[in-house]
Amino acid sequence: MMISTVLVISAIVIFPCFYNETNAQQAFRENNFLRTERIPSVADSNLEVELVVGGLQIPTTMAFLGPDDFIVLEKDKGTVIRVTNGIISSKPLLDVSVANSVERGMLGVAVSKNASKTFVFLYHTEINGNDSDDRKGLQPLANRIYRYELVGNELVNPILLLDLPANPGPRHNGGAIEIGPDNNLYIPIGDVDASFKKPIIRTMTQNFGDALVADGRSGILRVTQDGQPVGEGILGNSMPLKLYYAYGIRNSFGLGFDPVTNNLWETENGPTHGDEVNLVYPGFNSGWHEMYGFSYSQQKFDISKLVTFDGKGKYSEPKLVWGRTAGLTSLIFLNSDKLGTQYRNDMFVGDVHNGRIYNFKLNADRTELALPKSLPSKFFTSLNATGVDEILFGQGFGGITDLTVGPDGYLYVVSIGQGKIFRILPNLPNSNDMRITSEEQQNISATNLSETNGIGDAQIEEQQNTLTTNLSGDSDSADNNNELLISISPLKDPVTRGESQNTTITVIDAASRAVANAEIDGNLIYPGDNFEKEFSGVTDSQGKFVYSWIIGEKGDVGPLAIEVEVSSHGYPPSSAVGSFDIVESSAQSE
Ligand SMILES: [Ca+2]
Ligand SMILES: [Ca+2]
Repeated sequence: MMISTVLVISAIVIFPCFYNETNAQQAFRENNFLRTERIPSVADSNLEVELVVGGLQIPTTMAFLGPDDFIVLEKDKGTVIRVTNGIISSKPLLDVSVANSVERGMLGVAVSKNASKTFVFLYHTEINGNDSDDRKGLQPLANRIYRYELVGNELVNPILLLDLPANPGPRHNGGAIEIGPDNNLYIPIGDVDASFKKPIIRTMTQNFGDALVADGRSGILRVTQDGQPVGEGILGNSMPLKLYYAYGIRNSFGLGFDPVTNNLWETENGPTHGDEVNLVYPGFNSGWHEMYGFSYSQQKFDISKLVTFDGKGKYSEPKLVWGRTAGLTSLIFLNSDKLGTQYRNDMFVGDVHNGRIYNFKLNADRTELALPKSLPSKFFTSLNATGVDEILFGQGFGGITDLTVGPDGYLYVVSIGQGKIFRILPNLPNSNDMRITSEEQQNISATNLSETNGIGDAQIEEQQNTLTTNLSGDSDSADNNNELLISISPLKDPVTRGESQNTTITVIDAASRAVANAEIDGNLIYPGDNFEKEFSGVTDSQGKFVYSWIIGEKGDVGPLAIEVEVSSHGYPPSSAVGSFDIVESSAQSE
C-alpha cells in the first residue's frame, strides 16, 4: 500500500498549482516508502516504542481479533497473517492471488465480531492468475471486498461485497476499510489513475461534469456488512452512486471516526504536494480532479465546475494541507488514556514517506484541528516548518501504513518500510529511575530491580549508574533474615507474550564475603556466578518475575551489588546494576 508520487519534480512547489502528472504516468515508483532501519522514537519521554513483531513482508494494515491476537496483511503475497502473543502463525489464514505492482495488492482489513461469528473484511486487487502477474501484462480483475468468516485458523465462506475498478491503475486504489459507529463499512477508493491516464475514465464523482455518473471510483463508499446500500443514497439512488458517502477523492489510505462526535475524518494524498486532512460530512466533495489542497492555491479554480449532484454534494476545504507530500496514510483517534490522559481522543496521523506520526488536538466542538500558533494558515510549507515539532509525535518508523489502537489501549504502528509492527506505550512505572542507559534503550524496556517485601532492615546507601533500587522495605519487620525479594521486569513484550528470554544475573559482593549465596529459583548462586533463566512468560499481576533472593546467613550486613543482564530474541542485550547496603535491624530507627 504505497503512496507513490510522481517522479518528475522540476522544483519544489510551495503552493499547490494545477497538477501535471501526464509526463510521469508511465514511471510509477515501486515501493515508494521509507525503508530506513532507524530505531523509532517518540518525543514524549514518558512513552517508549516496543517491537511487537518483525519479519513481515511489505505489511499494509492490521486488525485485532483479541488481546495480543491480530491479523496483518502482506501486500504483495496476498496473505493474511495471524500474530498471536507476538508469534507469527506457521500458516497464513488466507493466501489469495493479487495483482501487486506499485499500490495494488492486499490492502485493507477490518474485523467485526458478534456472539457467534467473527467476520473478516478484506480489500485486495484480485487477479485471475498468480501473484504479480500484472507485472507481466495480465490485467487485474478488480479491486474487491470480501467478507470471510474466521473459523479456527482459517478464513472461510467468502462473500463478495464490492466489485470496484482496478484499471487503469496501478495507483490510487485506497482500500483501508473502517467500520463506523453505525456498524457499516466505510471504504476509501481513489481515481485508480483514471483521471489522467489512458484510458481516461471520466465520472461525475471525479468532478467531470458531463460524464458517467459513477463507477465506484473516487469516493468513500458505505455499505452494510452484507454489502448492501445504507438507506437512501446521499447523492442519488442510482447504483453505484447510492453507495457514495463522499466523492472527489484523489486517493486515501486513512479513515477515522471521532469517538466523541462520530464525525468521519480522512487523509488524502496529493501528487507532489497537497496532502490533506479532511472532515468528511455526508456528501463531502474533496474536489478532485478539479483541485486538491486549498482552493485559494489553485490557479484556475472555478467552484462552479465542481459537480454537486443537484446540491446534495458539497465541497469543503481541508483542515490541514502539507506543502510537500508526506504520503499520509492512517488516521485514528486514540480512544484510550493508556498513553496518558492528555492524549485521550486525540487524532494521530501516520505517513509513508518520512516514517512520522503526527498528533493533533481538536478544538472545543471538534470541527477543526487545534494547530500550533505558528501554523495559522493550516499549511505546512515543509516538513521542518516552524510548528511542526509541536505536532510531531514519533519518527524513525520507516514508512507507516497503519496505526491501530489495540485492546490494551496502546498505539500500534505498522511499518511497511521495516516489515515490523511496533507499539507505543508508557515506560515502566518508576522506570525513569531504573532506565538502562544502553544505546538501544528506545528499542527495549528497562530492567527494574526492586525489593518488595521482607527486608525491612535493608536500606539503600547509595545508588549506582542510573538504576535506583526501591528498597522501601517493611519497617515493621523485626526479622532480619536478609531475604531480598527481587522483581525483574523483563523485556516486557516478548516475555509477556510468552517468548523465551535469557537473563543473566550476576552477584557482586564488594566485601568479598563468603556469604552471598543467593538463591534464585531454587539455584544457589555465588559471587561471580551467572544465573541464566529462560522465562516462560508467566509473570505476576505487575508483569514482573519475582525471585526470592536469600543473601547469606542471618545477620549478614554490608554492601551488595547485583547486576542483571537481559536479552531476548531480536533485541540487543541490556543491563542494569543495583547496589544495596544491608544493615542490622538494630541499626534501624523505627
Ligand atoms: Ca498469494
Ligand atoms: Ca480536497
